[in-house]
Amino acid sequence: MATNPISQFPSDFLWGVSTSAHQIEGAAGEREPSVWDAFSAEPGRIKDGSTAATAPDHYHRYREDVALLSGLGVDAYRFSVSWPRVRSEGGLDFYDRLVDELCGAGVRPVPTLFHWDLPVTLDWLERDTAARFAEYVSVVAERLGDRVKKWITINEPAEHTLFGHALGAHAPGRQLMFDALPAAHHQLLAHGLGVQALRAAGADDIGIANSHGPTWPASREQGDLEAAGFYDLLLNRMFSDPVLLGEYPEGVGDLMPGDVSADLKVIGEPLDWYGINYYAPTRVGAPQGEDIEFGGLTIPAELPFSVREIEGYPVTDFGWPVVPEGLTELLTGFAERFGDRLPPVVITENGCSYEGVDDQERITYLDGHLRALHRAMEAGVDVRGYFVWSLLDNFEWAEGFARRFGLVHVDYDTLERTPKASYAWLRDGLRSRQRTGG
Ligand code: GBH
Repeated sequence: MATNPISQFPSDFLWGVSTSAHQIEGAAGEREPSVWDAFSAEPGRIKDGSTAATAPDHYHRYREDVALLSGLGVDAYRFSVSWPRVRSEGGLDFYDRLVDELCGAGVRPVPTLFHWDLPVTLDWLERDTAARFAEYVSVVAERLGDRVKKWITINEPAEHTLFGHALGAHAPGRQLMFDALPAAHHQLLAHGLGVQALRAAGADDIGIANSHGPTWPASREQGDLEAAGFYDLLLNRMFSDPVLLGEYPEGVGDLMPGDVSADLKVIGEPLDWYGINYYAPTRVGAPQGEDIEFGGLTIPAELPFSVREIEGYPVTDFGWPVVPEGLTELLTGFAERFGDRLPPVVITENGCSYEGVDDQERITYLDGHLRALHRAMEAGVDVRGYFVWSLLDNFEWAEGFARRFGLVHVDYDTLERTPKASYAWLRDGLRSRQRTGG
């Protein structure tokens, strides 16, 4: 294989891996429940009937996992702080220990303050949840802010709204369709109030992790173009525009609860960088008059669009197409659309699900996406970092443990960790970097 693409990146480029609390920590009995505990307990919600009660048990094995990070040679580790754990006796102590362990290993901690595990007593349909979030952020920032420099407010409010509140495939399992939109607005407001709380605690390196991908119209026909435009509005622009421009795309503001103009000032608080989670483009066409099974989801017939298969590309175990050039397209499109309103970008997630420890397909996936990322940078997009999803195999939400996104394999009987071929590939690539200053 040609030289590892990592060697082409600038020497100060930030390399990391990502995880999230609910997906890896386990120790569910040692904290308050979240909406995901409640959801997973309902029969039929999780495909393999599992829950994340133990998961990879990172809560008790974090030292071993930090050793895996330092063996990998990454600069940074993106994890999430569990809000229900922080509300529980001793919960914040865990993150204190984790951050100490990371700093001791020379790995920069990059916490995300919300990655879908809302305390079960709270609800994103309530505006007050945004204010509660900001209070919680202040508590975490005060405790960890002496060692944590880089912060992420929230993860993928688009997915949490669509899957959790509109379609009911994720916790909290609501099927509100378009009545789910206030949940999006309140998460965005929480993001803005969270930025303010972090600034008040002295933070100056703040981002968000929004999921984005190019929307490909199924054809050039009017109906398909309109449907694709609408999908793009709902999944991409409804979340990028308020954060980067302080406004909703035309028409969307009217669907939100009440007068949102004052909120948009908060939501549009300037960021130090913009985090993008990229997996694949989505091909979208006019509605087809029937429910569609897609990527583990049911897309109901009454939606004004339908999601179509992307042909001509390999797919992962999850059935997601592998389209590295979609990342170049996405990033150059962002730079064009937002111009100087786009701060430096960090890829906060990118990765794939494949079985096995000799995961050559994952190496191909990562190699291709890094080359695509580098092409976007050559085209002038200011990208400062890249995080692989994920360090460990973990609880993949409604799919349970059936999907494996890790660079490290987890045996769910013994909880033994085994680095995969992709772990060695990334480690060797990181070693090949030019070090500055000797
Ligand atoms: C992320 O969500 C989450 O932040 C993370 O917790 C999760 O484990 C990880 O990704 C992997 O799922 O069928 O080709 O159109 C990503 C959400 C939703 C991304 C669906 C890609 C469609 C792929 N994604 N999606 S495709």
